[in-house]
Amino acid sequence: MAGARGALIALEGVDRAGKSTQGRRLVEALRAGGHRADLLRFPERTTEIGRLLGAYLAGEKDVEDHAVHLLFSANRWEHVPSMKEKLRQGVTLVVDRYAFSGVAFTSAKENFCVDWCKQPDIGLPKPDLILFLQLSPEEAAARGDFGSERYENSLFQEKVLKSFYHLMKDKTLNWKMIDASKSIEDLHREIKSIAEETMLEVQNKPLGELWK
Ligand code: T5A
Ligand code: NA
Repeated sequence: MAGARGALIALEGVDRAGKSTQGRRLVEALRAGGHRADLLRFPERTTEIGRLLGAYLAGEKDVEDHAVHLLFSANRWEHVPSMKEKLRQGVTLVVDRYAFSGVAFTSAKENFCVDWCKQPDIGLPKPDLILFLQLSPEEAAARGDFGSERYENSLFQEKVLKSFYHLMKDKTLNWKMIDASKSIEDLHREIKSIAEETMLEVQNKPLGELWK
């Protein structure tokens, strides 16, 4: 339909919940169904800022905690012009992690409050839907590879989860809780159906601004 915009759909959740797997599957399925859809991941590690963040996460580089928080946010802002343009053209964007990961991870550190953490991301394109993939720490750890990157320890992950729950209290945002312990296929079907519903609902509504 001419003039219809794409939806902005964020995938959030604890580490290993299946965000990247589901993001890829969703975009493939939407395209197969004749929709225009693109996948984005944050951090987007291919830009200069993104390469720095990649080295930070791999433990190859240390960056001061406030500074790195601002860099994660800057890495989202540097993609905003192209995101807005695509949405306007009718492309649905699926984002694998967004500002909510940004706030949840930094505010889990000592001496960071949620309010400070939110500031740099205020005004980003507001997701029309945030799918939160829920998985117990035990199930997440059983999915392998856990513990190789910065932040991948269970105590820190518990704090991250608490921060996510705090952010979910914001009823101006459309959070949908998803039980990520299901099979990849069952999860995919559930996510695809919620995504398609949202795409229809928002196609003639203006894109919002996050936390404004
Ligand atoms: N970060 C990020 C910040 O501190 N600030 C920020 O602003 C942002 C954006 C980036 C790190 O950066 C931090 C948060 C993170 O610590 P990343 O690159 O997103 O992290 O992390 P990855 O390590 O790539 O991904 P995750 O650990 O989050 O995993 P996913 O994407 O949730 O899970 P996925 O799909 O890769 O699957 C993990 C494994 O489980 C299997 C998969 O095959 C895979 O082996 N799996 C399933 N197994 C059984 N049942 C299912 N339903 C399964 N789904 C997937
Ligand atoms: Na991922």
